[in-house]
Amino acid sequence: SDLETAISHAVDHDELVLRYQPIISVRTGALEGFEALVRWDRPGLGLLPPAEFIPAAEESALICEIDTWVLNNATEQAAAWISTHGPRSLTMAVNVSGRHINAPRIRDDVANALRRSGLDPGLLVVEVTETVLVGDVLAVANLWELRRMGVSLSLDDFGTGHSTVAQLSRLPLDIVKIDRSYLDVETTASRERFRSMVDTIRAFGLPMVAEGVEHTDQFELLRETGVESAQGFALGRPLTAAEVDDHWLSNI
Ligand code: G
Ligand code: G
Ligand code: MN
Ligand code: NA
Repeated sequence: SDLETAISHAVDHDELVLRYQPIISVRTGALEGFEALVRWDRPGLGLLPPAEFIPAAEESALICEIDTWVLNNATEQAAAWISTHGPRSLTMAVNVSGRHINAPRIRDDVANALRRSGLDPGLLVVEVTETVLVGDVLAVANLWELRRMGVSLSLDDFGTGHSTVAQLSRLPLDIVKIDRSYLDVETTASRERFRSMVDTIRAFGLPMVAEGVEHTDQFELLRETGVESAQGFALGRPLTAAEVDDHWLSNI
């Protein structure tokens, strides 16, 4: 399609850009790391959000090109921040599409990004969504291989897909990201739902990131339930690398 041709051109001509959203320790408020979020700086059209081009890219192997571009640039940025700001462990989380996790090349793409950047593999977090992993043998084998390489694996948007709890024991996971739809503090029932989600994940021994923290009362629920980490507009919006330097890394 025309859109696919344009996306392919965008990857080759550096029209993609990254924003970095902070992930914060609930207990200490300290910065733990960032999630890299891609945008397309399309000439004449401004900054397009992923919803306007990722679905089209997922129709073909183009998504692997985008994800690889993101892996290379995000790991390079993380390594640069760590070397500039001293001996500090900042994690960098990257979203990898199900199609890419299902492709044999994912192993080389991640290995190359680590080699080029020199980033400690344990500081790279690969985020995958649960729906794409259901019943797929190669995808699961690829996750185990990434884990063997020392990469951390995070289950994204948890609670929105199918057979959610079964996935927690079947996949090699290091982190679970609770979908922002669960962080509803409006009613007793919705708070109870969040608490029971946290208890379920904790029973598998997995640390959690709560997504979509927009208000301080949501942060209070995270403290109460002992969720380890948090992400959301109230804690930090997705920022350019220069803004991260100014607002998050200037005084550490
Ligand atoms: O930044 P924003 O909230 O608009 O992101 C919307 C969606 O796009 C999220 O589900 C996110 O996981 C996805 N996304 C963002 N960056 C990437 C990327 O580099 N690769 C893939 N595959 N998805 C991404
Ligand atoms: O699906 P994934 O979790 O990768 O998507 C992350 C997306 O969530 C990003 O596009 C980011 O812009 C968005 N996001 C991050 N924090 C918040 C928030 O507090 N509220 C809402 N509504 N969206 C958020
Ligand atoms: Mn994500
Ligand atoms: Na998510």
